[in-house]
Amino acid sequence: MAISEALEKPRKMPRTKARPRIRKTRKSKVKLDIHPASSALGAEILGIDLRERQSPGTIAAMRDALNEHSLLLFRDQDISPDQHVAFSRRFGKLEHHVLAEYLLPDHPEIYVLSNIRKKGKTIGRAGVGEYWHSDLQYLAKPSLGSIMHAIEVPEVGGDTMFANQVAAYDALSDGMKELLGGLRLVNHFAKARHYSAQVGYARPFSDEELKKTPPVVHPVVRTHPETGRKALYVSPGFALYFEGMTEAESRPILEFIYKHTINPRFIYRHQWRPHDLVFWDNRSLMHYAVQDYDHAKDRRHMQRTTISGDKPF
Ligand SMILES: O=C(O)CCC(=O)C(=O)O
Repeated sequence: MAISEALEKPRKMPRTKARPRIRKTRKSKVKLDIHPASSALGAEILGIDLRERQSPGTIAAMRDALNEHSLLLFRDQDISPDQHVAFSRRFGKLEHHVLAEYLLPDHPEIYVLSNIRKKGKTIGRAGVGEYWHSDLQYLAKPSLGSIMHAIEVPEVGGDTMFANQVAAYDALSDGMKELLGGLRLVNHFAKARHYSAQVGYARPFSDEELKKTPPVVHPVVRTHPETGRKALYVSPGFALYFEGMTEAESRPILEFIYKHTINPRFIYRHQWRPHDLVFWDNRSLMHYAVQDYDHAKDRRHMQRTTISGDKPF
């Protein structure tokens, strides 16, 4: 469906029942060497070699740390695609991205973001993600988290920004929390095309890809299934309008949310180094890939796994 068609009138979306279930797990006894990365979010974990299989206790401690900090950084992890996939699988089932041409041959769990050219085309998807979003929010069951391995990065530029949406929710007035708590948002993958086209690298999505990603409705305020904390769940990259409202009625509220959610107080900006591995929680963060480097000169090559998640409630 064309975006313009989707924007015309408020359509009733089919409701499927979400299972509001918070899975509070027992805290792991394993102590990690954790160093907060900013006051907004994120923590660096020292003393871990991800080429090795981690014990169940260490994985549980990483899960606890992710729930607390929303983003984990592991430096100097020169891991293979097999090791990347094996580590990611410890946190859940892995997605195969809908844009199949960007999946690593023999490793369909790895989505390649790269501006490196071979035989006249880039070996991954280039110049994308320059809009605030939470991964796979355009699916009925969006992602729990993403794990990105930086293989080559520009000397300067190509950072990724992350915004803490639990903090953004907490900073709202009670009146606004009540208003937004009652709203549901229609999300569509096709909207992101608009941003990608601005960057000039992305090709249009095919009919087949769009067929796999029809508009979906999610609550504007979602509850984290492990911590029980509430977060705003509105990605400008995918948001169309509120269920039961017109686009014109939705716009002023959306504009308020877009501005509020990216207050600098909520943001951590990650400057990548080669072989950084960053694990972020898509249930509590949005991110934005800054395209401020020269795609003709500065090589940037990243590989990402995406962990499947639950239906938001
Ligand atoms: O390239 C990056 O830093 C992030 C790209 C992005 O937006 C994504 O993987 O969802």
